[in-house]
Amino acid sequence: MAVSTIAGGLFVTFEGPEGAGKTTQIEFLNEALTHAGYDVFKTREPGGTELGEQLRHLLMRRGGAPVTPEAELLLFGAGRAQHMRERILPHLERGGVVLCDRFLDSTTAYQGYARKLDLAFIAAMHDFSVCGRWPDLTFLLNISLAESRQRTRGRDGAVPNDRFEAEGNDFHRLVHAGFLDLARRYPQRFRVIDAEQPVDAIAAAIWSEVRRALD
Ligand code: T5A
Repeated sequence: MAVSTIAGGLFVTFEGPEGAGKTTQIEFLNEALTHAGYDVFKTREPGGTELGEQLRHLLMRRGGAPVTPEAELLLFGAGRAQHMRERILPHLERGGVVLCDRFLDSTTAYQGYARKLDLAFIAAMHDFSVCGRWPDLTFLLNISLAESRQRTRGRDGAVPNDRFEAEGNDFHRLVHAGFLDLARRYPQRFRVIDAEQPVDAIAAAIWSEVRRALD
């Protein structure tokens, strides 16, 4: 089958609390798009490049050297600047689709709203790190804190898997409220999906939005 290309590419990001189903839904969408003949680059943050995966280890591990909120913010920004230039922009320029598991809105929600770092500085950092090429479409998979905790606890046992999962409920409430605020502020880019529905219903809702964006 001939590969379908899109002028300027299509850049789709998935955001939401831990355990919202981002990875699960990216797999479904990747399969549907690939079947439809699109060239898909599926990636994640932190990560996506060799440098990004090394930063992921530093940022997420528990029990390592303490990381200040300011250093944490800049490390997420550094990983994104590399990811964008090395992998994402070239794929979009070739007319492909990029599916990214977390992106700059996670920085705004976690480091901005929850760690309370300056939102104007973070917005300027985003423009710099992504060369002004923001996502076209962002799915916010919306689940309650109780459901998020239940899904991650079910997976990892009682021990939190990483530094962010180990944060308390107040932190995660601020993250959730931050995501919802972002969706309100950028309605053209965001689609808020009830992520407590069955997996198939969520996948169908996402596919229908992506088809509309492709048309
Ligand atoms: N971070 C990240 C920042 O602080 N700043 C940043 O700038 C960035 C980019 C990354 C951490 O880094 C922080 C945020 C994060 O804390 P991560 O592992 O990449 O961590 O992200 P998580 O959200 O923690 O990834 P998870 O794998 O936990 O969550 P997903 O991908 O949202 O969920 P998924 O698909 O793995 O599903 C989780 C479980 O739920 C089930 C699945 O089967 C699985 O068991 N599930 C459902 N169950 C019922 N109904 C559904 N509809 C379900 N969908 C999935």
